[in-house]
Amino acid sequence: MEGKKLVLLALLFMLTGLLVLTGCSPRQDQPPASEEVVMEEDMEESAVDDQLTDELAIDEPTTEEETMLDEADDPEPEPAQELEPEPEVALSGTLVDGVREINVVASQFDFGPEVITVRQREEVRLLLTTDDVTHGIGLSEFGINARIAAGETTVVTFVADAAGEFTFFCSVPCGAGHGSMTGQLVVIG
Ligand SMILES: [Cu+2]
Repeated sequence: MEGKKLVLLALLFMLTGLLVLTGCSPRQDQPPASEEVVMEEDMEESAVDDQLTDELAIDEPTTEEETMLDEADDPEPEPAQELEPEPEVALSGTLVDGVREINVVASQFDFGPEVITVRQREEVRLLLTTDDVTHGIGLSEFGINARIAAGETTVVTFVADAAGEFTFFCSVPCGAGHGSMTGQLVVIG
């Protein structure tokens, strides 16, 4: 009887041992499996986070662009305000090697442009032509009196050393309106 009991005990021991092994082993496997799931979830979450950060990263430049645009918008009015008092836009002709060169066309019975604007102390070069008959230009304050022959270009050069408004006139009789053929030289000081 004792031998059978021992065999039974041994069998029980083995069975319990097997049960413990078989019972525990899946339990041991499960936690890692659940951890893997958790890790996968974490990865998914991190992937979502990456997407979110990507979206944020995409959004960031637009905000930077907006700020840049805002910054670009702000300085614009300032130079515009600075340019307003500048008489540069009102000056006649173009600067050629530091000389203000202005084309003037004389015709019965006016000058074009009728108003010539220059800056004080500038050297001025008038390129004078006539649209019809021979005219002339007289500008007493600057000692100018030149003939503008038809078909030719008359060049008159002077330094606008005095500021103010001066009247120039046709100095060659050219017809009925000759006496009222005048223009204005404006020298900005
Ligand atoms: Cu005239």
